[in-house]
Amino acid sequence: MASGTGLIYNEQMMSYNLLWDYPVCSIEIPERLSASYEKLKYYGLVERCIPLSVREAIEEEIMLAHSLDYLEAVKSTASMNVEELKTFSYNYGDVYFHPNSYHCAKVSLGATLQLVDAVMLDRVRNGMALVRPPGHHSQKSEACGFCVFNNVAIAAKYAKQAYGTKRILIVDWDVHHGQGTQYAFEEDPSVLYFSWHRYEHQQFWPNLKDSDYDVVGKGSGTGFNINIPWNKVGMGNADYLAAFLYILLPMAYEFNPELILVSAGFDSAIGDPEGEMCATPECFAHLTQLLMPLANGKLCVVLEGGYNLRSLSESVCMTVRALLGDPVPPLVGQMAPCISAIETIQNVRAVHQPYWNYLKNHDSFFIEDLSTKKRNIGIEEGNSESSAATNAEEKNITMVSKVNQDFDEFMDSHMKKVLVLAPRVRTALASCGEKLTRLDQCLQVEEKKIAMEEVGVLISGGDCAHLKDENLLLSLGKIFPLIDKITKREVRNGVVVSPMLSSGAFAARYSTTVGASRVLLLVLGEADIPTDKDDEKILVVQIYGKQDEKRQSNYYIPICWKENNEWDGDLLYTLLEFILPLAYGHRPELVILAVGSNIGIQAFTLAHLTHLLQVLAEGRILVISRASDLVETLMSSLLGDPISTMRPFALKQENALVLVKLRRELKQHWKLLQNSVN
Ligand code: SS9
Ligand code: ZN
Repeated sequence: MASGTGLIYNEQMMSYNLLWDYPVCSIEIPERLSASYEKLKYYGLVERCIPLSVREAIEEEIMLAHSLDYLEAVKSTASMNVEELKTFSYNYGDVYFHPNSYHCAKVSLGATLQLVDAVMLDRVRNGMALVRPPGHHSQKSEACGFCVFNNVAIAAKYAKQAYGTKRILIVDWDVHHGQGTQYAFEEDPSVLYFSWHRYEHQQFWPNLKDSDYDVVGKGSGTGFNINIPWNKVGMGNADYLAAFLYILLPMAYEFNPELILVSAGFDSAIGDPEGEMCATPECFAHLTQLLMPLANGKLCVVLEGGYNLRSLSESVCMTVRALLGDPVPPLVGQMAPCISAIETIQNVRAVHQPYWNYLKNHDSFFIEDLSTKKRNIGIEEGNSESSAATNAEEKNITMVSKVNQDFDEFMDSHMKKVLVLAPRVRTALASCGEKLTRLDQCLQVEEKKIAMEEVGVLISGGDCAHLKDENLLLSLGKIFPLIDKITKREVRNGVVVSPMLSSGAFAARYSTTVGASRVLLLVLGEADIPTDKDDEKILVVQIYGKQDEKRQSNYYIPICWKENNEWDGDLLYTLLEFILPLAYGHRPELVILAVGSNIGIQAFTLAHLTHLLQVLAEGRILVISRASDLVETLMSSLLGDPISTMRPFALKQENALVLVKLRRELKQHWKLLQNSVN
């Protein structure tokens, strides 16, 4: 099992810079690398990574994505004077050359390939390469947008060739469209390319029709090119998350990649002069952690853009923390995507419906002209627009101007708020007799005796029938000490075997009395859950196969599935598109997962579930399992082990309909549930 996070940094790549006055290129400076690395050192992250060396890429590798003529042209820049460099640069769009550019571009590509090698050969589990020049705009015979050779596109072709990798996912979270990467794989179904980008209905650079949502790939590659055009600036954490939860992640699970490459531009983060977006650095920790259960953990993060040094470096650190398995800070801000983002998401889902199973059950239609498009073609906006649109717009504008006041001050106070300390011990286990392989890595917590009266005070309205049960008191005797340790931050998460699912409700109640402001209780299986259904501190989601139960509040949400044995796809899909949106809105400080026995869900699905749930509550999760044979798998996932990929993937139609109905009812209250404007 591969472990460790590789890190690539090398000062050679700082040896070129802009030699004449050329404002569009003035932001791409050598300090982008050193500032990121200094910040990594400052937080003690460098020493926790495995340093990987760089090399120059060879011509054969460059030619995996570029023409010989172009290679020769770039090569010739090494001996040019400034005038010649200028003339050469102006052949292309928004790019500059320096006598060292060719060398640096070879090192930048070589570094990327070194990372791919280290991950594919299991020398590290994942890693990040801090490189420049970036790559995603460069094309077969063209430099573009600061990019010379397309590092990530070549890395994908290299992995296919050197390792026979059959499916590669490229996630391009840079704020610009990586058109170079799109062109490289347009007709290739083995590479799924996902890019979100500032677009503003083609008003933003590189101003291509090719960047719109309806460009989905060609020939056998049709459906494998995913463009998410943002038509407004100010997109924030909720908008990015919505794109991941409603588009990328379900698609990625269905695609089942063997390797993930991230074109990691941080010009999509708050404070960047190019992007003008609002996502805060910790958002990138979430994006990273959400990708980590895929591809057996094989994740190569390669720097692209990012031009606000402070925002760039904090975001790089957040990404590396997530790669290392540190708990990710909760996201700030009200978790509500703006209307413009929802429009985009709806259109992307509609246009991709023919190609992806997970979209088959949705009645999707396109939404063409709400706020943004009208303005561009000169139609005045009336009052007809929903107030949500105005709110979102205001939200974004205030955030942007707040940033401009004093960015560093904003960042200082923000980072102070979000930086979390990881508990020293990751996983605890309530005393249990079994022999488990990873027991030595867990803390074993002793049970204690709990009296009936102690538990009685936890239930308001006094449904005390449960308390007569000896088993319940025994279970709580194991659960409460675990919760104590988690709330005191002595351990991050824990697992316990209990014959009673209803103990989850008592656990949730107990956590709120010992300090958790909000708890998410997710129950898989049938059980009577004795909680106050209107208690806004505890959000209960219960999934089971029974006839419909009437939902009584926004805080007790039963999901009733039709009797069936294979719920793996249904559960995973429901987690991504329904439970995580709810949970991000609730912002729990503890997650309690209660798992019944014989619930038609396989162990590895539960591993994915517990991994994904760790994006919440700083990774504080308590798993209560009825079946003791699941403990091994649950423990391994709580410890952060890579998870084997899961197939097959499907949400059964009748269960999809259950979610459609619930979404309609709940999306007013839980705003991140909105994925269409109707
Ligand atoms: C307009 C100039 C944009 C190109 C930006 C390339 C970014 C690469 N303000 N120029 S990640
Ligand atoms: Zn960019």
